[in-house]
Amino acid sequence: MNSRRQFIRITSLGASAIIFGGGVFKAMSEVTSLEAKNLKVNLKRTPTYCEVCFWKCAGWVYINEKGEIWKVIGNEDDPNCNGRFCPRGTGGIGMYYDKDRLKQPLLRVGKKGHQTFKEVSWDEAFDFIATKMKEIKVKHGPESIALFNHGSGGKHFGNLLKAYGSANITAPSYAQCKGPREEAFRLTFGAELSSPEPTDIRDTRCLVLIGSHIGENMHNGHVQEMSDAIDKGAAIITVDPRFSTAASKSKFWLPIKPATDIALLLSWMNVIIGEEWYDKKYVEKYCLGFDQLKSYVKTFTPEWAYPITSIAPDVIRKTAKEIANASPAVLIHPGRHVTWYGDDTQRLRCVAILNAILGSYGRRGGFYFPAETTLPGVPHPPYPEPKWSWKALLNGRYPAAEASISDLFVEASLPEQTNDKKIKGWFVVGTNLITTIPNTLKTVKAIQNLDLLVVVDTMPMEIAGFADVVLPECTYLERYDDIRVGPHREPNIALRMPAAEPLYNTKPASWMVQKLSEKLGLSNYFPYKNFEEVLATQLIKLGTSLEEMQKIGVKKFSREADDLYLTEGLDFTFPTASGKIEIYSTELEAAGFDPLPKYTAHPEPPEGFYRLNYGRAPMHTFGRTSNNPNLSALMSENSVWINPKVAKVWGLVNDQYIWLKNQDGVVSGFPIKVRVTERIRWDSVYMVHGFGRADKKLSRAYGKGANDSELITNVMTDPLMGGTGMRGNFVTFIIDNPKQEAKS
Ligand SMILES: Nc1nc2c(c(=O)[nH]1)N[C@H]1C(S)=C(S)[C@@H](COP(=O)(O)OP(=O)(O)OC[C@H]3O[C@@H](n4cnc5c(=O)[nH]c(N)nc54)[C@H](O)[C@@H]3O)O[C@H]1N2
Ligand SMILES: Nc1nc2c(c(=O)[nH]1)N[C@H]1C(S)=C(S)[C@@H](COP(=O)(O)OP(=O)(O)OC[C@H]3O[C@@H](n4cnc5c(=O)[nH]c(N)nc54)[C@H](O)[C@@H]3O)O[C@H]1N2
Ligand code: SF4
Ligand SMILES: [Mo]
Repeated sequence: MNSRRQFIRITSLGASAIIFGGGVFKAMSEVTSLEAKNLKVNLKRTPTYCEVCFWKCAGWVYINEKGEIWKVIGNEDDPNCNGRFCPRGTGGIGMYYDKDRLKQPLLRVGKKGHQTFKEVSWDEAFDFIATKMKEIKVKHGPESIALFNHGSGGKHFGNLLKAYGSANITAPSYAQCKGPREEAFRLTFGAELSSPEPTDIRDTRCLVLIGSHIGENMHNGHVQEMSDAIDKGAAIITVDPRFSTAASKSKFWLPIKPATDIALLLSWMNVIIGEEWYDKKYVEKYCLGFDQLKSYVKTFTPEWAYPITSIAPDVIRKTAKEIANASPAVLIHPGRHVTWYGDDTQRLRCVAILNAILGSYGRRGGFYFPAETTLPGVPHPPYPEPKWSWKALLNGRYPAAEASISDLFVEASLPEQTNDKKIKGWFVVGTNLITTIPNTLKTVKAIQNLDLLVVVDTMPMEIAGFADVVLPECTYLERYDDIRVGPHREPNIALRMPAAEPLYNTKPASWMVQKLSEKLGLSNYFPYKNFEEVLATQLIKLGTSLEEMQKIGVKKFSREADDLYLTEGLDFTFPTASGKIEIYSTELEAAGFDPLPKYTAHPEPPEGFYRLNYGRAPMHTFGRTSNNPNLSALMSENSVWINPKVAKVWGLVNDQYIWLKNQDGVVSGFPIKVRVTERIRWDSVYMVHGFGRADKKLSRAYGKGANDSELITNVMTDPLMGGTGMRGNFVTFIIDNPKQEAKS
């Protein structure tokens, strides 16, 4: 039996089980969130929302008598976390205390890629940036400056760029993350899913996870909802070549052959339609193209899918029945990091269509209709009209792309770029592009060709090593930021305010942008004393105030109508071209693509190679936490999961260090520890993303474990929306130190 307590241990780690080292942290580990709330000592607390990942849980930062940041815990009114932070959120204060932080603006004095900087004043840094920006503008136009951003600070720099005349703004959360799913759901239902996803996990009777590893993927509120759903008897079906934490809580684990999910999804449709288990009333009322789907999936029997997926026909039928029995309270989870094999939009179209025929979209236990507060705008003069934007980089490619593709900005920065749509300057705010965008060598080549690279970060991450100017941002615990609005069952807002003065000579992005705007003659776009003033004005317009939000942190509003789900029997117009759920996509057909998703076979690992599979660990977020003093104490390096059969062939044992070499001959920069386990298929290996850090200034993370990103040199691009499929890479093992061999 899946015990709630066992599962929740993952979530409650954040509250009580982290053992911190030294001083202030030691005291903290003895206090759970509840205890902190009831403490008799007179602690000051300020509201925040977490920046350790993009779930943005709202919490309270406790400050002790000495004014030291002491603990951060969840805000009980926050729907994203329900009062509980995950281990990473609790350990987030390590970002504040990390001695390796960026401390002072830096200006390059040596070659790019080398950490040779001199410390400069903010004024000198801004003068340098403004001069370079003006040079680029004169030579190439303002559009040749692009922004790569991820996280809160990016929005401020986005406003600056727009005021300067460039709309070339991008984030890895599209082409390296959820882009294919957003487009697949938009094509089918007319609306993207956004974040937090409106998956009604709480009330589902059957949750199907296709490689979405909730539990290790620690999306707080959803991990809690999944645990509750299990308690209420929901069946979990996990489709994953790896026995994930979620798989261990599942009624069915389908250890699918990697890259074959579309075949499984089509054969589930075959069974569900063939057996007439689909939601007939729903399909008739709301869907378009069901008849085409019905004849299309006729040949995709479980027997057809078996040799492709390695999932036995009776298991496909049994799971199809389990799924259909729960309909409409069933959730074929859309996943989040879905840029896998280049046909990802089509895989996610399968997911969307399956949900449609099961009638789960707009139904309790499936997908609810989210509501979101609209943030009042900040008045400013109209932005100049850019002569071109990211769409001009498409050149007829990626017809379904509705957001900018980071990879195209890299492409437009390469020396071989010959047209007039060149990118010559990058602002990089809160994203470590070296480990984030696959094919690192291409990214580095593009960087070497830039006239200006400004990196805004809190840590000396790899990308900072390539910067011309490094601007040290203070952490989320030391600044005001935009009010958090996010879709949920109830509209809500959350405030982030400083719990302490910024350490060292660090500043918030909002401050940097205001100062830089003065140097560029654009201060009329930012006509306020400071960002606090902006928030105060916005909050009054929202019917609250800065003072109230400082006391409560989170405010919920009522939905305008009772429209969380579809009203049974009533008509509903979906925001698609036809107003219906488009099972058969005329938009894709018109663009020359398959209107119904097709299975395509992908290359297999060559002899002696294994598919490189990667994912998350509950106590880390990508690479941003690998140097965190609290979180690196919990997990300081990654390991490579290897099936015992494979380990035997290679003579590998647990805890042995090896190097990985990929199909293009790239060898991991550092060795990685072997973990021999039945939990991974024999044709794949698995590792957690975010380790193997190459920057020596990361004193805890440097050289610990291996970096999946450097081994991802084969990118399978999604022709529909430009997503960078990263799972078509294969590795083999090197047992003796290849660097020593090279020397001898
Ligand atoms: N190989 C590989 N590549 C991947 C993935 C993978 O699993 N494997 N995952 C993909 C996915 S799903 C995503 S969403 C992306 C994530 O990509 P990124 O968001 O780029 O991930 P991180 O490596 O965490 O880099 C975040 C950077 O922001 C900095 N930072 C943290 N807090 C602040 C702050 O308050 N202010 C500023 N200015 N900077 C801050 C950190 O120090 C770090 O340099 O990566 C994608 N790329
Ligand atoms: N702790 C923690 N949580 C996080 C993050 C983090 O950094 N740390 N990052 C957040 C972000 S931005 C994102 S996008 C999400 C990403 O998290 P998810 O959306 O859950 O997605 P992935 O990282 O793609 O999923 C990895 C799983 O896919 C399985 N897999 C690999 N290949 C295949 C295949 O061919 N078929 C199937 N069915 N499965 C396969 C892997 O074995 C692994 O279990 O996590 C979020 N949550
Ligand atoms: S899930 Fe964890 S790391 Fe992410 S915002 Fe919430 S507490 Fe922070
Ligand atoms: Mo992501």
